[in-house]
Amino acid sequence: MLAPRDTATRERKSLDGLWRFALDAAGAGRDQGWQHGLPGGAREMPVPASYNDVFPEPALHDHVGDVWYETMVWVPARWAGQRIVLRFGSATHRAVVWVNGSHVTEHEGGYTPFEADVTDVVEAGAENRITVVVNNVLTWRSIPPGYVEQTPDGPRQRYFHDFFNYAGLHRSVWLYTTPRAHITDVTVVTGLAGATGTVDYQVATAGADGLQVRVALTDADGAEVARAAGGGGQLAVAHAHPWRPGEGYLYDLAVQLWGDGEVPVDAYSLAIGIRTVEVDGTRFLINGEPFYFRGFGKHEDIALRGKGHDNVFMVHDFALMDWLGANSFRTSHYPYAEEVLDYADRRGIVVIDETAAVGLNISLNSGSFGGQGFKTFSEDTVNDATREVHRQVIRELVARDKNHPCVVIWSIANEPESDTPESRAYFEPLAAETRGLDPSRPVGFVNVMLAPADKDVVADLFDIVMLNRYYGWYVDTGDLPAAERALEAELIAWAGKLGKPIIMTEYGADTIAGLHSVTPVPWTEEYQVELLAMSHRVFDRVDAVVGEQVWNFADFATGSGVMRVDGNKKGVFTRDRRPKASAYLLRRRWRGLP
Ligand code: GCB
Repeated sequence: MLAPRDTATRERKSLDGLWRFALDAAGAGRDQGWQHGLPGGAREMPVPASYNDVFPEPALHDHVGDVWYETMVWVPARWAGQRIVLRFGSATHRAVVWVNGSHVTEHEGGYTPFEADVTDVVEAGAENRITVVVNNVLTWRSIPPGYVEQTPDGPRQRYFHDFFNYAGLHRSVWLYTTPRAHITDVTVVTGLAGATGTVDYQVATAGADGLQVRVALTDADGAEVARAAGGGGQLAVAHAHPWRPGEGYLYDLAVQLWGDGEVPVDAYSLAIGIRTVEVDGTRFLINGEPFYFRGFGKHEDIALRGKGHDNVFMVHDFALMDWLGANSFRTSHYPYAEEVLDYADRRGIVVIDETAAVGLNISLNSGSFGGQGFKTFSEDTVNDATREVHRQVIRELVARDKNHPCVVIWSIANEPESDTPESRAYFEPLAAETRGLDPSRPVGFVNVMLAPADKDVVADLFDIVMLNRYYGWYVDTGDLPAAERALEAELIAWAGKLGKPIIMTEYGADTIAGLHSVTPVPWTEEYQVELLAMSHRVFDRVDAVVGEQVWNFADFATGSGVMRVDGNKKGVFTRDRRPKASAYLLRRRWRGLP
């Protein structure tokens, strides 16, 4: 799926700003015709942002169900005759959209874009109404899953993941044009053979019978290095300048549709990086060279905005990662805003790209749910229908992110149940589906501590082992020597079992900034430092370990619980990005400082 761009033949109009907004706890808005105009009491809500924390109201913070957004937009008169598309970067977790009261699209899944051709329902040269109902309910048929409990005080959303269920319009909304005959998709796969780079490309079009596709590749100085005609083929680039970690060198692939005229009928431009990714035994290779992941599991999470995309925090977070010497992060636990991947491409930061399949594991919540006898996989819980939704989120992730050089691994789930025959049956087709969609990148899932090497029955379906482990925190709490022995034994077992590269995708300790102790006691800054240092000693002793991503980059909001003090405090930075002592440990290790 192409991101909207301004080009010689296309124009965008941002719809970000203040929209009218109304809660619809009873789900009555449709019957009352809100798609034709929100009721008088509607207030204003910023887009993009989560709506939960913007007003100091429990009813909004803990809302379960529908909310409505509405905006009025002038469509320029010069857009008449063009194809006009309305595009949402995301709507969490599902949405229905009307334009001037006409239903134009709906979408399931809170973290991928969707769009509607609204040419026939908008009026150019006039003001048009755009209305969206966004629903935040998690069920056994949503990714991530959850369920709603009816209580005397109203519905309560329950879920199995450890971050707050923020909702709303989290990403930019655009209205954009394309010509009637237009480019609908571009796919590139790059290769390197010695000094020569290759770019295999495929262009999909609509309404373009009799038109010719032309592509031209220019380097970062604007010099053309290759060109071709036709909807698919291979470009060869002599003396290619590879995209590599730490150096986000990008070429520009100009894709055009030509008729008989002097100018192209449609034009689109894609930034691409020439690089290869490969698993070789226990090594992870980028451009044929061993790569070691240093970085974080992150969240899209900041005060007030919740999961709303924010360029200030994006640029600042990358600057902090650079300051530490981090070279990578995982989009735990859902696809991040497209702006983040574009920026990672340009900054040369390596990304493990994850779906929103988090919490497919009831045992992790046995304290709260065990009594109710839930099983993760069953007719009434995660079932075949859930898997079809999961399949769709994988398709949408790959469709959106396939051309990003920064993306080197698809992570199709975080900590699912993976020690039962049901889990294998569930994941086998999904692993195959992901490989089929993109044979050019390794595929993995993130394994949970409850399914170590002698219990897991799923990891062999994947190219790489990704482990979340909390030795010294959830087990061996406060006993780092015991934690060190247990962590090393487990990593050796994994290396021996599969002979695949291992990335530590999570390790860490909750830490209250400013809490100190001369002996390393859990929750103190000193303990976080000691736990990370212990983990690093172990990683350095196990050859198959090819990466370390600390949990988490920054403190983040969660649901309420006795294990969480105003959220999850495993950040190396506080939620407002102040460093804890561990930041200096990481900086020394990752930057090789004394
Ligand atoms: C995990 C999860 C992550 C949690 C983390 C924790 O294993 O993947 O979402 O936040 O543990 O802090 O417990």
